[in-house]
Amino acid sequence: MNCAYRVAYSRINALVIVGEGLADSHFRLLAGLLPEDRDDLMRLAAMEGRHARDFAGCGRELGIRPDLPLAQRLFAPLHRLFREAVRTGDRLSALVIQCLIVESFAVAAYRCYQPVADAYAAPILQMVLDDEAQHLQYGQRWLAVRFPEVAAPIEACCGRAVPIVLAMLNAVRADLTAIGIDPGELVGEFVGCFQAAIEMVGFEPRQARGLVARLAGQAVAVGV
Ligand code: PL3
Ligand code: FE2
Ligand code: FE2
Repeated sequence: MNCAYRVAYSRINALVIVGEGLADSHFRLLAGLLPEDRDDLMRLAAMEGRHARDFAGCGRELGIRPDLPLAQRLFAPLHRLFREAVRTGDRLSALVIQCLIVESFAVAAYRCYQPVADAYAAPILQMVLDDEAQHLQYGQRWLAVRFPEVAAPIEACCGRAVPIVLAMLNAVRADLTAIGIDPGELVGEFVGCFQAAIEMVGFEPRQARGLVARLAGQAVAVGV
């Protein structure tokens, strides 16, 4: 394993560990906002804690130390947006950010990593992908029973959060390439997964495509 690979892996591995750790804390905060679903949400939080530990193990297995401060910096804007939603009691935005956006990001990333994963990481990825599908489903169900009243606030929240995710991906483009992931393919996978998620919530395929195209367009316009 060459040095460029190790540096890139230490950044991507950190992003995954920090993302999973934040997902753990986000589901705990959601449990506070949605006491009727508290047990389910605490169970999802525990799954995320497990993911963080398992991915930390993947880095250790390769003898690589994750660059956690960088990952914390990259996740800060999204985490701030989530905390703001919690602070104002905005359950819808908190759910959209974690269950639709962050989880689509995770599914896209793990799917793209699967073909290049080492033998230690491969079974972990498969198990984690199955769990992330449940996290997406939880958010989709909550929002679907409240559709169409939730359509406009979902669009507003996505307008703020999706460009942040695309900017994060852009910030690690070179590292993704170095570990064998095509950044363009990852963006495509994210868009596909996110679009499918909002269709499950109740948006027409044409509306979903339009929303995603608008957000991706904005991201291009600001140089993401
Ligand atoms: C939700 O369960 C967790 C959220 C984690 C998001 C991780 C995003 C990682 C971005 C790019 C990493 C690609 C490679 C993955 C390698 C294991
Ligand atoms: Fe996870
Ligand atoms: Fe998750």
